Amino acid sequence: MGCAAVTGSDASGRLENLTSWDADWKGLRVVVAGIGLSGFSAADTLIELGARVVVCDSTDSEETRAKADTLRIVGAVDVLLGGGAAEQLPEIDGQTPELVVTSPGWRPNQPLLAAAASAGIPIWGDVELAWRVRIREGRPTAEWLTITGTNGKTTTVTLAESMLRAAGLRAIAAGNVGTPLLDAIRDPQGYDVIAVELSSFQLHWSSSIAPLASVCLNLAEDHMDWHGGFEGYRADKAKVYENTKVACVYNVEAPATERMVEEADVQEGCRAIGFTTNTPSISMLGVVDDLLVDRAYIEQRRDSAAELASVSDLGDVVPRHLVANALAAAALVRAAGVPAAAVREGIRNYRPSGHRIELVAARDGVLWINDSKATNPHAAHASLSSFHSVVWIAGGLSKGVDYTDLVRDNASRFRAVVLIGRDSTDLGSALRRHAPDVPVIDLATGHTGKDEQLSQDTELDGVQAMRAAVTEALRLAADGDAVLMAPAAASMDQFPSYAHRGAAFIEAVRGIVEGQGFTAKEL
Ligand code: UMA
Repeated sequence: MGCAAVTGSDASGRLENLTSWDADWKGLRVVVAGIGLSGFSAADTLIELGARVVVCDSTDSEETRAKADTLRIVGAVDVLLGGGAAEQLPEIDGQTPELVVTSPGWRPNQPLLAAAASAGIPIWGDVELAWRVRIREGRPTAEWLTITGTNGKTTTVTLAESMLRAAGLRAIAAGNVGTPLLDAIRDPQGYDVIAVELSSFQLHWSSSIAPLASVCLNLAEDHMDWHGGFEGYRADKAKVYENTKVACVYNVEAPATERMVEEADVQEGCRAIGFTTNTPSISMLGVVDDLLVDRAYIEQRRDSAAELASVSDLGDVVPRHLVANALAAAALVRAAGVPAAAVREGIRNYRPSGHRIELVAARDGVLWINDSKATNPHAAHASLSSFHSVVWIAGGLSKGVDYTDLVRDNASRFRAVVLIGRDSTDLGSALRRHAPDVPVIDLATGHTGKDEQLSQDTELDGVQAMRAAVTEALRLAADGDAVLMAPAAASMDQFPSYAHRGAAFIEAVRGIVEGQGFTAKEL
């Protein structure tokens, strides 16, 4: 199997007609980029559809080899693993591929994708493929409610799923939240509605999705390196509103999202619905006293509002952003006809996922909080602003964002900062500039803000680094402080995922702060 000749391929006519499960996918030459969650699901689907599939992944490990073996059992497929596999576009049976289906994590300038683009070969994401095959035997399998935003996506998608189920609908949260969309689409029993979490990466590779209702929850810097800057990131997020059928939901407190709705090309009759944590105007959902209310989906909206739920239905301590997420979810599901009572029941049934402002321990007047899910400055700011005096554990893969505002706005809260991550120099230099009096310990360099040397190894792995960070935080924290692990950065430089990073923090706090020790396996 050689490298595909970089000559234009004109498969676009054929691809245009591939808009249902029953279309002619037989023999279509497709390269699938990645054998992770979404790549595996895409390859599996395409094999079932009868396409001629080659899968490429730069990781040659026990796990990727096992997945390759599983695909080979399913049908005819070639799987190329290892460093070189993702470096060039392979030929398929001596011919140029007609389509590339990429995993979301692959950057557009990655060599295989760049070669496909310059050869004029269309590139879809697994979400675009899922949209196209969702019609089967003439019927759409499910309506989609699409959710993006810099923060709050997973909470909102999970709340929406809970509200839909409370209304008696068969519903699932899928997409970036973890279940690949193609798995949801191929579920044998099918769904009435899918609450679809979409990352900016997934939106980048999508073009024909027409959701029932859509929302961009908020917009702040994230994934700058992947999108080549803020404008590219914003443009991809804005795609969530394209072709929406019933309701484009925007955040009244984030005007950038309303502008996206104004610019979107939507279907005839689609409405703009706002949500706000203040009193709502007409065509909005909002808060009056302690109540979540709807002034958008009721007939008498000019002069009244319908009660959906109480703020206290969300829990004992309810941060403002959780209220906003619940209102956004309600605005989406109301577009799908969910009654007010099911919104309340859905909120009451909702259980937050872990690693989001999670209290791990309270000892000697110090709260130990895990917010590993805070992978960008916007999310870290939301959690820092809940506390007065903080020992902040932060750092990791920065994704090219700017830390200036985050550090400047929170400088007065920091008792001290402990930096994890292989290279947190961006954050370190923002701290030097905008919080010069705050003691900073950078575990990657082994330096303190006062130029003292730490004794530990400079090449700490994730779990060890977290234990070192918790040890330092224990030394620095005083009665009344919160030790907050809200890193404002992705985890992948030291951990497989933010969940592993959160688990490492919990383990370290239990072992070091609460004195429960570590098990033999952990040591
Ligand atoms: N790979 C290469 N070359 C590359 C990049 C990746 O070969 O240049 C290979 C890796 O070796 C790996 C595979 O591609 O085997 C991974 O692909 P991927 O990174 O796209 O990850 P998936 O396992 O397919 O998971 C993806 C989403 N991951 C990302 O967007 C990075 C998951 O979101 C999502 O849950 C899943 O699809 C199902 O839809 C995770 C995420 O971190 C939670 N999302 C980001 C976020 O929320 O901030 C966007």
